[in-house]
Amino acid sequence: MKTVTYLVPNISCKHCTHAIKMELSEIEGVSSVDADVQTRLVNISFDDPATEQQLKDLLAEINYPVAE
Ligand SMILES: [Cu+2]
Repeated sequence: MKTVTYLVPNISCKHCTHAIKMELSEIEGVSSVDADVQTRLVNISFDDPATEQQLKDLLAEINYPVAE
């Protein structure tokens, strides 16, 4: 099991964190997603076949790109 934390600057309210949780949870292999409105940090636990690239690509696709 891998856990990553990303800073997602576009998070501005509860709807953002909800959308991020819903979308990421649909990726096969993702077991938990936590997103915080205050810190704008997204915490994701995942296993194969999910990859970090896949998580980042999805976030970019739904307009919540990860900060470099
Ligand atoms: Cu929002």
